[in-house]
Amino acid sequence: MRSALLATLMVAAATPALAQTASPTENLAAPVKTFGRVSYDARSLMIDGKRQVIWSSEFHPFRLPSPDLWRDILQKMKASGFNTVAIYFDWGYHSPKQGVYDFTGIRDVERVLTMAKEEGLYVITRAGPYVNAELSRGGFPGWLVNQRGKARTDDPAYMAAADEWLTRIDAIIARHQINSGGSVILHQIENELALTTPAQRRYMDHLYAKARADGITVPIFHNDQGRNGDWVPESSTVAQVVKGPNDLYAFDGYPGGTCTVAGKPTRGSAAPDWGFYGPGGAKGGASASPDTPAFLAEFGGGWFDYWGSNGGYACNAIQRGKRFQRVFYGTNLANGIDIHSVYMGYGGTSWGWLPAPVVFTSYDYGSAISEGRGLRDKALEMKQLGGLIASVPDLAGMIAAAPATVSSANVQAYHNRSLETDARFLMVTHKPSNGATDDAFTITADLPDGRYTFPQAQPMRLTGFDAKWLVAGVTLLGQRLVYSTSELQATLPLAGSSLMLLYGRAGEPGETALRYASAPSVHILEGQATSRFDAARGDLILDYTHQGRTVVRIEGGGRPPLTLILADEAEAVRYWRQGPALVRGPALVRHAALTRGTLALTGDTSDQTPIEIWAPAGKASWNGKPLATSPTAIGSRTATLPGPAPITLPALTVWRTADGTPEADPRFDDSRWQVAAGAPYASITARPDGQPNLLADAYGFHDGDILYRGRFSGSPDAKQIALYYGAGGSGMLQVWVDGAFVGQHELPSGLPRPITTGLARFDLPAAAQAPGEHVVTVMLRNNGHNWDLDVDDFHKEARGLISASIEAPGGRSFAVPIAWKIQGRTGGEALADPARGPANSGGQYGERMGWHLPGFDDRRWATTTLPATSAKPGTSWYRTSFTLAVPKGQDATIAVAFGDTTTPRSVAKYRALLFVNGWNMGQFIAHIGPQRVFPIPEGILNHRGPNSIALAVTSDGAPGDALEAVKLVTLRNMRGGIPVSPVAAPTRPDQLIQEK
Ligand code: IPT
Repeated sequence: MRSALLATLMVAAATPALAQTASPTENLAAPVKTFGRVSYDARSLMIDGKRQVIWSSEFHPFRLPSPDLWRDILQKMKASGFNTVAIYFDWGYHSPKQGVYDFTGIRDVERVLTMAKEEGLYVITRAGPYVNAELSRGGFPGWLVNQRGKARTDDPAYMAAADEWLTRIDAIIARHQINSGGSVILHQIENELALTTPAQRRYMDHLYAKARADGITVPIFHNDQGRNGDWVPESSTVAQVVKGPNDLYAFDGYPGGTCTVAGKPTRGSAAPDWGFYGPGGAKGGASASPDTPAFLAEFGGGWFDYWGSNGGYACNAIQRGKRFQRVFYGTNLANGIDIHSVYMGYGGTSWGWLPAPVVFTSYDYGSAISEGRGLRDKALEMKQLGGLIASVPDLAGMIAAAPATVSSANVQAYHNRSLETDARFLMVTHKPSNGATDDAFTITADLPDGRYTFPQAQPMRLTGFDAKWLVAGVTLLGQRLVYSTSELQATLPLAGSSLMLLYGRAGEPGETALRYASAPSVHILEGQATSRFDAARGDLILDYTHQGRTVVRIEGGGRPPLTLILADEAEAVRYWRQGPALVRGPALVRHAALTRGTLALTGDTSDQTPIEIWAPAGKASWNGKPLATSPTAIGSRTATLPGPAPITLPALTVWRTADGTPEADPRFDDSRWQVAAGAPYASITARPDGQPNLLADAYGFHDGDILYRGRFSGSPDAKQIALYYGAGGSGMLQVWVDGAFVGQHELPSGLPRPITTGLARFDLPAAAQAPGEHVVTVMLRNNGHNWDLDVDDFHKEARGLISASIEAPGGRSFAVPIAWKIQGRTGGEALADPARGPANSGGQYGERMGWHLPGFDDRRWATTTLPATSAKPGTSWYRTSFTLAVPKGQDATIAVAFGDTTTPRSVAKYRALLFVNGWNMGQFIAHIGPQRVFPIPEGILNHRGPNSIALAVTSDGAPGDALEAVKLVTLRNMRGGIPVSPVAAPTRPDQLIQEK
């Protein structure tokens, strides 16, 4: 069922039919509902009474454990044209133990809300209690696994637990609402609650009331798993919906096809009409909730990747990349969905034990900002699309206009209009929108300035999978844009001559018509364009080819002077519209602000770069240094910016190594370990009668590796041991008897529902048949708890040993009791390292001893080099240290890479936990893959000083199953960036809190 569900969400065609409504327009009679500064009617959200397209993308601060860099991401989102960021909060990230919460350091989520406000972004908060998000337990804390009451229901114990979290997170969010001086505009309770029983309704009512009681004053919504009509506001007049207490209805969707197993993009489906052009009739939200604006709380802007894939992120970035964004997000906007959030804007890293079994460490997601914090091409395209939205406020709350006619049957034009200004949005794409033919066409439409068939000179083109977002009949900068077949990226009001930046595909013709009282004078300052004045209509018509850039100045005609920059795409993506300026050249412009006659610019360069500036001031500075600019003939000023110096990375030549599984030795002292028996059993996994409860969670070990030691009496019949266990996707266990390695067993990898439990059966060594006490040692790697997407307590599936039996020949069960003890991370729920938090550590011996910490004294360990030539069964530790000297004023992303990075998998079978300066930055599984390169954010990595790497390498000890070469690689090197402080955490073992 789960796999079917996922498959359903991936295809547009599976949209369930909603009530047919007659008219493809909005419910114009819907009343305005007001929540302080935020209000809405059926057409759009309003802030301070002004309609706004809420153009958002998602960011998870917990997937970037270096808080200073949160600002880097927010600035990049803003620069990429988003006006809003959507943020999930991970309950489990903050709560290692019931009643214990931490919002400091990397968990200081208050900072991200403050930063978002400072960076000029609105925020959509998504506080759970359940978030999914490919997180272990979908964001539930480890301790909740031990609660018998069913999660995400009105079970009182569960709701009390959720309230613990909500009281705390709501208090933080409440302080940052737009109604209390912050920028939070919308708030989500629950996520994809697809079970809709009366008990769920009581739960939803509780969550709503709780948020309100906690001071949440902005509109509240739930995110429906597809456009199903679940939990729509009470006001809905549609019969086939499930109603809830929520103010807004929102849904999610991930249409557009997937990459092949080989990692190649597919053609994908056409963009669904999930709004007023759709089969449901009125707009997406409105088809279920006619009184509220259409709201996509998540629209797939990438997809996650799984253990054992061939490496899907590069492909996801293309499949849902450039062109996809124009076609799909454009179709959404054309359908009236003007609260729109892309999942993810920046995916980041599921470091430590954050990942659910469905994913590995990297959560790059193929998003616009890569895991290494680089802007992909798709981010630059987003800048263009967001630039249009920012330039034309009339786009908010549009309704369908009279259909436009397109001269080619292969092409369609969505045609919308503003009720306030009559401005038009024409979204031109193929018919169906996944068509990829090359077509020439004209559009005929009744525009506000008259009936036009345009372009009037050469036809427009639509070449391959693409869409064009056109505006017409819009007043901007005191000008009247009648229509343009070029797309508008930016406008800049200037005293001398205001600017409009328009662009199109290289080599394609463009035509722009502007309205004047009388013929204006036209000066071609750069490039080529022709113009004619249609005196009858008062239209100045410019024709040109999008090629490099053409600059045209228009004066007179009864309007203020205007400079048009007509660019091809490659040229246009070099422009940044920030503050009072338009800037061409740098790889990123973060900020532009006018202070005392100087335009202070900050940003990044990837090379020495010319910079060109249009701004109200003559003087400018770049990253704090004055710029020597010279004026140009076209009203701009130019200068040259330096690029970054190359970074030299040290080779990791000297390593120290030690054995890390002393628990295998029968003489190992486990006297302080917990006895594994008697704890209450809350798992959904059935277990055989008569077995003690061996599950790790029952003993307070919710994440990471678990060690078991069992004692049994030898017997001539003791031929085999059968271990039934749960360990998540690609989880595993290793077994020793009396110190001798017996073998290992791995769970398979794969989407969409990895097999997360399994049965391992091993032959026992002959020694086990001898009378007397024998010791069996099990090391079990728990690769995360399942999510609870379907409200079936799937997160309570067993982790750890479920049952263990000594068997007679032939697997005949045979009653030899095993007395078990269990050990996990130091302190269990009482964290030894609260700064790094619950996701950082497990129960490996080396973790318990602090071998992963930079200040551990490893001088007594043997020195070695890599690649290792042999391996021992069990876990061996490798440590090295190195110094980085990234030049000051440079921002880089440095990664740790294992083995041959040209292939997703090694022949060698082993896995490694990667600790950088004590932080568990992920798991490399050589023979499963696909991730070999682990980006380490600055702050975790010290870019200007000493660093340490510790690897816990687990192997079966077979020849060749040994650690491959490990090296540092630079993924990105820019001049610029923002200041990053090291993240404070214990550096020495004696700083860890020891068990009492
Ligand atoms: C849906 C969730 O809301 C979100 O948390 C995340 O899991 C995302 O989409 C997928 O990455 S889940 C749904 C697509 C099954």
